[in-house]
Amino acid sequence: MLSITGPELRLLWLLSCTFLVLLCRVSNAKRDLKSACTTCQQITDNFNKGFDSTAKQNFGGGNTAWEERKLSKYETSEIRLMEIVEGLCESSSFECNRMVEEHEDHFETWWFKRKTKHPDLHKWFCIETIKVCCPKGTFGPDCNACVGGSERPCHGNGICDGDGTRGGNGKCSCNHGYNGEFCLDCIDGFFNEVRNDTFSLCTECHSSCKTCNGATNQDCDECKDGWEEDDQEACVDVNECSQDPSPCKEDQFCQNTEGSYSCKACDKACAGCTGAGPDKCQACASGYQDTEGTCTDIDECSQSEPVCTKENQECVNTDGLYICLCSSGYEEKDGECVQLPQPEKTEEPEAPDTSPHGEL
Ligand SMILES: [Ca+2]
Repeated sequence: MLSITGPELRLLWLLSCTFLVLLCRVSNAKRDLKSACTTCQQITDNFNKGFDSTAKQNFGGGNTAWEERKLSKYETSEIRLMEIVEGLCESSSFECNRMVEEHEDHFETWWFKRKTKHPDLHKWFCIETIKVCCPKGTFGPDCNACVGGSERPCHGNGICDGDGTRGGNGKCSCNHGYNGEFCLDCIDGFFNEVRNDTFSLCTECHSSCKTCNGATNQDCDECKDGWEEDDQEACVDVNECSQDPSPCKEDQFCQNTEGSYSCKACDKACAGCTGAGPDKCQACASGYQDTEGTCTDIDECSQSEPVCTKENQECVNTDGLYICLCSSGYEEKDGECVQLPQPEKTEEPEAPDTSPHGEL
């Protein structure tokens, strides 16, 4: 690579740019073919709407006998056509306005000469004249039949790529549950309730089956994970919670569900548990004691043997624990509770033994 000289590099650069531009053009062109048909469809839809909404109008002055004779009737007039054509596109839609401008003559031709013989404007204009669309069930430049045939593309179980446009490749994107080039096969978890060469109905298996040939849990070919075959060859839920060892951690309890299980945290008063709450403990966690089957906090501060033994220290009980704090008016210094400096004696200092709690 390092030996490539300036001119060679430039050539390489040009070649790769040309290639990229071509690649972009090809994929854009394919997309353009589909969107051109969508635009044309909108135009002809709007034409039909405009045709309906102008149906009750006339020239506005009331048709006198003279007008009737001299002018063609409003119904088939150039003025009515112009009114309809004006409403074909949103002003912001570049592609629509360009298409109408480019083919304005065709609208006149159809309006004055073809309308009676070819009343379907979409068919005459989009499909047969400017050739941006194809008849339903066909696709591509030559309007070939979609996979599965133009009558029921994808056998009614999917969408044909480019259906009704001059773009696309005619291949099927199958609806949920269906599979295969022709959308006649079923995906795993679905089975063919009806199936022949041209028709297929896929129905969802029972939730216990990975694959099946019918709708119940006895029709499974293979059970899904979390399910197992019983002696009647039906797929039934595995009770993971009865397994030894338990699939959950020591501080969790197990809950069995259909097709699965879950692990949930034990109450913090428990050391191991069989369910939620402090009454489902296997043993009590440290700091808790068994009170008639429920693990409750031990009040260390009210035990006969004091736990906070230093002078001027108070015991504060907390859930599962206790703390030793210096009494009001004292602070901790080098592990001892010493009296706070009292700069001004404006009040009688609170005696520590009358204060029920230390300041937290
Ligand atoms: Ca289970």
